[in-house]
Amino acid sequence: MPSRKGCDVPITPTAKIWMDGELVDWEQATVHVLTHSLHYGSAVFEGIRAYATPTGPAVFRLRAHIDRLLRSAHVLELTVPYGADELCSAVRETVRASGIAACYIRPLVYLGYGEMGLNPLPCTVHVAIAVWPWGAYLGEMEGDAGIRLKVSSWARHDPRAVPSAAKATGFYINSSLAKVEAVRAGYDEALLCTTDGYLAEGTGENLFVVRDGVIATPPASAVGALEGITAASVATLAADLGYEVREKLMRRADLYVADEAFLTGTAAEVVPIASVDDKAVGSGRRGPVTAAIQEAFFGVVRGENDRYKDWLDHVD
Ligand code: PPE
Repeated sequence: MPSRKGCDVPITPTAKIWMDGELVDWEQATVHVLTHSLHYGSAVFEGIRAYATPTGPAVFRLRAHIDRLLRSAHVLELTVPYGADELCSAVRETVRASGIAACYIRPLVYLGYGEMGLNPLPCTVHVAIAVWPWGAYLGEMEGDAGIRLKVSSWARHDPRAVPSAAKATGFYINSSLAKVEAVRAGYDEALLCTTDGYLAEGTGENLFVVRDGVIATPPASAVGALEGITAASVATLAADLGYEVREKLMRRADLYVADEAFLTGTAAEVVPIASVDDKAVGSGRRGPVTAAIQEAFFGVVRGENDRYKDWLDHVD
């Protein structure tokens, strides 16, 4: 069986999960089987990481993630009973309670038990925040190795069918279908294209393509990709390093002839792409631009770059 990297490691429980304002024991953080969001995918969520820094655990771009969570909720008309400041404090509190130096953070806004049917408006809105240690999402990469990517036979869901700017749980069936197809065929990750055949994004990552020293990424709203916070951070760091970064509609063949390509995401971080559809990207190893961006990114999240200390929210 091909490995299901990222999914083949069971969750390691931590002490507490924040649920509607209370820290509850991990095992007690349960919902009723008739919870609305379980049936209709009517929840919105975030993925955030906290990193170990010399001055203690720090959450990377916490406010940006909470703002996106609230925007997702707004798009789906979920009335979140907490404000951004309260949610940021709740995240810090949950990380603190876990006592771990680095973790993945999963805030979830969901519709609860009590109403059924496709109209979500009468439902009660709940918030949960869980944290757990999550290692290299696409597998540990040795040296200059990169992932094997497959262009999916599934199209990225059309932004006219769902508001793809919202990070809604139900939308992820699209990503899961592509992921299963790719891992069953022996690849690490899938890349979804729009129904018109433009490169959109990975199942949980944004895409960057490097050619002749210029870094290109698909325009998120046009291709129905999520506006990645890691992608925005990486674009800023790449510009600092002197690279030109531009948004560009690209086709499958643009990946085949790229010098380098990489994926970005909170869970995935910055990951080099070694090949696409079994064709080597550039040298088939991590290239110099990707390496420079990885170094800059990991320097920032580990608190080694004062210029971006505003991107880190210390929990203590
Ligand atoms: N596109 C998609 C579809 C996506 O889910 C993510 C994050 C991104 C791009 C990158 O966005 P950002 O994290 O803001 O840089 N995917 C989250 C869920 C992964 C999962 O397996 O669950 C994540 O990385 O937390």
